[in-house]
Amino acid sequence: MARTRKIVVIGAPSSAGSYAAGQEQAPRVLRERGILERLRQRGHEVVDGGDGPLHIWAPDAAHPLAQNVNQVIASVTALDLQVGEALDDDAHVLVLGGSCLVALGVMSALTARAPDAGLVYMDRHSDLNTPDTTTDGALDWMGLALLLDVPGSVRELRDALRTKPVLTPDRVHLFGVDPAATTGGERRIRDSLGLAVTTGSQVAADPRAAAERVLAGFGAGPFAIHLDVDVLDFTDAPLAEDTGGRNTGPDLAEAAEALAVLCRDPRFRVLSVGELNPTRSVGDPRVIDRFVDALARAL
Ligand SMILES: [Mn+2]
Repeated sequence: MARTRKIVVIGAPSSAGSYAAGQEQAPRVLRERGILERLRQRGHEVVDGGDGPLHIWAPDAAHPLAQNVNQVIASVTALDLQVGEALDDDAHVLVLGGSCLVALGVMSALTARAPDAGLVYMDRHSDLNTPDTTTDGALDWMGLALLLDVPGSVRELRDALRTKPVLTPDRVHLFGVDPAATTGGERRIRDSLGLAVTTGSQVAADPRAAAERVLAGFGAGPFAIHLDVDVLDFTDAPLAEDTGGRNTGPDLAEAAEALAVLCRDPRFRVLSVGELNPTRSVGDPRVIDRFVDALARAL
């Protein structure tokens, strides 16, 4: 065992910002499938930080283009406090979402303590949307726009974060993006901000080199990794709410190799997981075990 860490595990069982119910079950399922025990077996001191508020997605007629924004704010601010406590305790943190909006709570807490903190956004999507670039109203894929304070972002959610902007473009790396899954508005925002991008094909081709390029581009500050499981090839690892990533992107072994390189870096502090819908793997239950094992090995 190369190194052991104190790791606080926090659940964020909310699908309020998602497209449908399901992701709120992920923290419970990952705990049941032994994530804490697996980390302890690897020698880490593991503390169960408990869960934030439980929210199950339902349509929100009052906020058609920012569905369930008030529940999302409650979830994000609770996570911000929980992650902050763990960071103040010098722990590493594993956040079990939930939706990709967990990255907001994580980065609000981390940058409040380290203004130069960075984020590796490991996702098939860029999550740079605003209510002006999409009509579906899911806050889920607007998270990075909120962190970067992109014009048009939902003000009340942005204002719930501790700093403004939480992130500057030079401290973000989009990792695992599928260019075909990027909206026109996202492409415009991404290019105008000059965000660093590694595509899913590049991660799959050489996971280690791709991760090392991310690390070389970051400064001295700490960083978090957000992992949306939709970055994975769904035909290898059917975990994600979004079933569209079929036969493209890194498989679980390739993504795990990149993740391990990133997590080994001394600047790494927080890993958050989002968009895992446990109903997707009912026909292939072993994939959750493979995923839990990959997380434990990376950390
Ligand atoms: Mn995604």
